[in-house]
Amino acid sequence: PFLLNLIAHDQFLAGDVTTRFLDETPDLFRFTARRDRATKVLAYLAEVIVNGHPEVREGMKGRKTEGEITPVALSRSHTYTPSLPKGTRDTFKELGAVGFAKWTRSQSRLLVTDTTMRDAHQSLFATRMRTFDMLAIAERYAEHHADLFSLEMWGGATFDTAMRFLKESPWDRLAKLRERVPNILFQMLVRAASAVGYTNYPDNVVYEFIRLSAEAGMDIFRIFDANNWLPNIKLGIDAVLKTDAICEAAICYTGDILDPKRDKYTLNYFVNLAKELEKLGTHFLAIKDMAGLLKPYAAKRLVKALREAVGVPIHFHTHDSAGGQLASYMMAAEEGVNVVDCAFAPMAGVTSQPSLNALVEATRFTPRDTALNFDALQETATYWEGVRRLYAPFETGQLASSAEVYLHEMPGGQYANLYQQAHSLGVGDRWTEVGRMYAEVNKLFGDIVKVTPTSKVVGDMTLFMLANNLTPEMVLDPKREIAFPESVVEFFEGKLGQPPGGFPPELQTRILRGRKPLTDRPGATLPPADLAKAKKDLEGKLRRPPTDQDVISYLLYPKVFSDFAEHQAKYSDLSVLPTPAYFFGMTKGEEVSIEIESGKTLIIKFLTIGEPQADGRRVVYFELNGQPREVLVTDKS
Ligand code: BTN
Ligand code: 3PY
Ligand code: ZN
Repeated sequence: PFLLNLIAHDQFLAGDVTTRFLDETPDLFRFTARRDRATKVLAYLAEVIVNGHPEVREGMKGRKTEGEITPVALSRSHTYTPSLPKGTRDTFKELGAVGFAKWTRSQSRLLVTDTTMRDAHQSLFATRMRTFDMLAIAERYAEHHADLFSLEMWGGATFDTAMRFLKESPWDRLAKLRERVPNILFQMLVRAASAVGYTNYPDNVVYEFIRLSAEAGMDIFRIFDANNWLPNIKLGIDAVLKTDAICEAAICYTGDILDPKRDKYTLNYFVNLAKELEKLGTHFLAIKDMAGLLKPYAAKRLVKALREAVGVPIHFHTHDSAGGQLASYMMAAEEGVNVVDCAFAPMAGVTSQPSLNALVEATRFTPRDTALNFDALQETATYWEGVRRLYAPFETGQLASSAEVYLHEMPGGQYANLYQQAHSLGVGDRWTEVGRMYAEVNKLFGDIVKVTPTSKVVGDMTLFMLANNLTPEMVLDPKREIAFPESVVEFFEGKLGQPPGGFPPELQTRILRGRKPLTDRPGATLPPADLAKAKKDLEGKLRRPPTDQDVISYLLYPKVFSDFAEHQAKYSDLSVLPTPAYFFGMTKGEEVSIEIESGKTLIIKFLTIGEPQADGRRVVYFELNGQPREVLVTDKS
């Protein structure tokens, strides 16, 4: 292979070879690495062309043709712009977290977070947005949207989905976005003791994860606990306060404070919780309305009460599932809310956040005018419209908002994911029933706060009951033997902490079959993870020395991370592939240009596929930078 490289090397081909050529051309070795990467990328494309992407189900709407995709005129390689406008991150760097919180409260503008790169795609198409599509627009944000409050672009479900489905590194996404957007605050969602996972982890895993995230450039950590349980939230707050980053602890809103018949989640309940969070030292308070249940007049009451009860800035997050949530933002703005979460219009609405473009115009020429530029926002909206089309196969097909959310109370961020899960379990065609059953399960569980991971427990139980044709009565029937889903058992064991008001005792006893549940904070008894041992384990698995980021990814997701690392060793970093090629392969005669590193581009043309050979393998014919290349792939059909 070395000789082949030599023969193919431009300088060699040009006949410009001296005896010292090898010594003076370290490029030759980089060239080998590049050639190796090209081979891996071709192997991946050939695999997808022949067998399809495992995440793209049979019957999903076909790939989009190139004509339908909004072209991106921007280069993907990073070019340093010396004079970026001053943004919130610059202000934060000057003032520190406490000073920045004061600054926030001194602003009469309504400040706006853009969630397009995190919650919006989590809520609309199951968190499938790839780094590629974020990087293409990142520099435009730094240049034209420095007046946004923050970009939520990490955390929540993005962490595992990146590795699990997109085969790309979440850390790499953070680093590359950070490099291109140095002036706007980055924000992430952390599930307190569950970090970015679905179960509580040992304390040192949570501390280490937050430390590394801050080190990698994360500025604001929105910390919530799925039971609104203080001992767990405190852990998250403490971990953030150990860094220089901004802590934004959240109250998760559920129920309806205006409904006199619902007495569990009252105005007082939320106000008291907020006061506790302020006492624990949070710099900001978030109202996390994960399902979009905080209706306009309830928002007005809640924000007014919170504004009187706490001194920290208030950041309001909602989902537009029922369709009326822009009104809640307006009501909250009148009561002095400081920041609201929106997504660019083409990525907004329904289970996602309210439209950023609409919110900005709704405040124009009022005391809370966001002062964001109309034209700049419209242009970026056009880009996101093109991106959304690429992910049509991962959407639920829900065309309009629905007040049904007031019955099932399903978080927007869970919706598209549960929809995918329902399909893979064969109950996808009973989606309306899923919503109704979800509400039944919530009642059965004692009306809990439903947000990751408790919402996943409710979702698992819902699908389990539907798949096994179980009713709530059957679940409670002591004569019936039921093998409850693992996540349900863990929840009732107290492994996710304690829900407000405790567990319904009858169901808990039945599920635990007499075993004693935890009542303490799970992290208090979980043995600390052995970081050094994990690092050693990884040394054997990876073909490179593990970084601290690898170690924490592995501790959070042992199997997902290992599979991802193996996939990456086999096929290289696939985040450089354009999205249609990544999910759908290529069509005959199609050519893609792939920038594998800054300034290094592969031009790949897919020619054709040969007939299956006796051993089931087929030859896939490509042209790589004009040279013929063949890849053998086993046809699994
Ligand atoms: C209005 O629309 O003028 C009423 C709301 C104003 C809220 C202000 S903005 C500056 C100050 N800091 C806060 O947190 N609230 C008030
Ligand atoms: C998550 O934890 O992923 C959420 O989006 C919760 O709302
Ligand atoms: Zn959300």
